[in-house]
Amino acid sequence: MNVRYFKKKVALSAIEYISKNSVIGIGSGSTMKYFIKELSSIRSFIIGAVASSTISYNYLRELNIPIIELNDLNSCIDIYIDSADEVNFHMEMIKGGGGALTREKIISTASKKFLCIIDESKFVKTLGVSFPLPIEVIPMALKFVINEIKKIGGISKYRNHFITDNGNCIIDVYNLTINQPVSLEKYVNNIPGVVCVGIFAIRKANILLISDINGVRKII
Ligand code: ABF
Repeated sequence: MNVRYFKKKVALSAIEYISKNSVIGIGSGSTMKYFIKELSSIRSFIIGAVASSTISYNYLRELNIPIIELNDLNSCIDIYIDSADEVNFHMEMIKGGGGALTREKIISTASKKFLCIIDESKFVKTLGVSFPLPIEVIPMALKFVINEIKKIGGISKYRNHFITDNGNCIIDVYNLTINQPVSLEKYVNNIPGVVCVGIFAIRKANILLISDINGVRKII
């Protein structure tokens, strides 16, 4: 059994959270790829899906799952489903390893519920210790943002050869122990030039599914 096995397992178990005639927010990444595949088997059951990245959008389209643009919706998305890079006991998360954090934050915030699906390796005591914090930055502000991050002890690494779906760049920040995710999320989001920080604490998950050798367990 490897990580892929656990990702698939938790992704398949998320299907039971989909209600008839609902609008689903769709995250990004390899766990979500398993979920999207499974969702295609019940595509006639849902109204449609809102994608958080070009990659997810293309995969939804390939599998003929109806796609809805956020701007065309008159109500909230019923449920947002996505994985994360790290999740703590309070269901606060680091996301953005795949670079789609800004749209993920928009769509998850526009959703009534956030169901987060992870394998056990991502469930941590403290955010930011093992996984660097991704931040989407407007290119001309890169140096300024890196310097501002340095003032709070963060060591930034520019993500080479990567442009987000919004035409921006990403820095991955090391050396942060995130003990107060909500205040750090607000602080970093307020640095001019930052488009979005990968801390999801203001919009944290409502339900967490964790897959390990004993099966899939739920935390609410
Ligand atoms: C997205 O996919 C991200 O926010 C997170 O970075 C990543 C997790 O990817 P995977 O499922 O491939 O581990 O949800």
